Amino acid sequence: MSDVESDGRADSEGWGICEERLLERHMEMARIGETPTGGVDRGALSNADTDAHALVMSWFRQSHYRIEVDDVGNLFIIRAGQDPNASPVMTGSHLDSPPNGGRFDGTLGVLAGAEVLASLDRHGVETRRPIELAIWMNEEGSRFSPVTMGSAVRIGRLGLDEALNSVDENGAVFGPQLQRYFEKLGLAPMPRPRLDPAFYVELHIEQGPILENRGVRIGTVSGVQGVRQYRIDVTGKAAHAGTTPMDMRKDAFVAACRIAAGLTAEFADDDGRTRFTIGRMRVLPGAPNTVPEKASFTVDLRHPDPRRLAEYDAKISTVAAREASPCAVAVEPLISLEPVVFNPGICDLITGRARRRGLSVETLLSGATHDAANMATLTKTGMIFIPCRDGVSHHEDEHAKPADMIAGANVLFDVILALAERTDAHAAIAAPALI
Ligand code: HGY
Ligand code: MN
Ligand code: MN
Repeated sequence: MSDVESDGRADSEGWGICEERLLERHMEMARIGETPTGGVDRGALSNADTDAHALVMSWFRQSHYRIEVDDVGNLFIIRAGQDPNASPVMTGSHLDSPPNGGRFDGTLGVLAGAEVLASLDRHGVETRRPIELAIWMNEEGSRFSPVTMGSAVRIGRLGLDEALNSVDENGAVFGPQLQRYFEKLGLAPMPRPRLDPAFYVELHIEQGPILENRGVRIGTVSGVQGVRQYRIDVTGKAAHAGTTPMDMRKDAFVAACRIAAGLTAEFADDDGRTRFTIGRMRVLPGAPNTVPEKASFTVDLRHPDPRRLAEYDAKISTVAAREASPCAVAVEPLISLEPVVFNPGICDLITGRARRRGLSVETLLSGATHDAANMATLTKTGMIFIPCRDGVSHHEDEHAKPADMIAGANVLFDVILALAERTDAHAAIAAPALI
């Protein structure tokens, strides 16, 4: 904890981001897809999600920027470097949200990245490396599964066709929705070879209570815990609610509830680090006077230890088979993300730059997953966290203090500048061999 807690604002020469612009743009972005009680609802490829992407594009019409969209909808804002062949420094996050989500999750990282680019322009900074802002398509996976879809396709972990064929709850297919998105943005998709960034750094709210409880301004993220998501499909037999005796039914909903209760019990007594959530349940045909024929629900499981995660697959199937009778059950894995450790050199750089601005900073693991977890399989990657009120996220009450948004964006500015290697005349020193 630094002895003098700075406010993380621009230092004496105004070096860093433009606070007013960051906060104004945040308010502007929050109006896109806003909900009546202060949240946002921006499902991937919805009109609101598309409008949000278009708004960011509108800020970068200057000639030294290139704007590209790839074949799964990831949007890239590319600031030219002195060496066009140098691998870029990438930053980014996402603009899509869960239903009735918050105004900060993902959005903060995109706006801060945009602010870093604009502030480098304002300071007349030139860099050897290009700098790319990535707005990842469908990070949430709320509307179209899986979570972190856009970056997963880009790193080669998810097939493009699998993404394009993803279907939402209303039967809308990702591919045709993506075409509408391209048309609305007026962009033709550019199939991109595997990305080759030299570094990737993402700013995000913590989405948990640790930093706020400790009174710490900046989090250096050591890594991301692993994620398993499944869909469990239970199949029974539709029957008349009035005439069918209870012992003659194959009630898919009752069986699903037994499986859900069995899984909850199975993971409740764990080591205190397991996170188990059933977030969605669908019952068909959904008529009050018909015994349910189908019940499908999702399971989201998280843990920092890969060995525990490996055990979960077997546990899920065992409990499902045990509780499903007399119905049939199928367990469909949706995504499997191993725990990720971020680059120690980038972590040290984040901590050092936060301290240099007089900000208290601590290291912590991320409970939520992020596109950075995918990027860490590709390049030297790190994340910067700021606190969020009561640790609340994926809820309309999600909130971060403007001073913390500014502090986080300034640390991102410093880290990107260090990694991109300043070359303009004002550069005080040659590019340090950082990592
Ligand atoms: O699911 C997650 O952890 C992220 O918020 N999409
Ligand atoms: Mn997020
Ligand atoms: Mn999220």
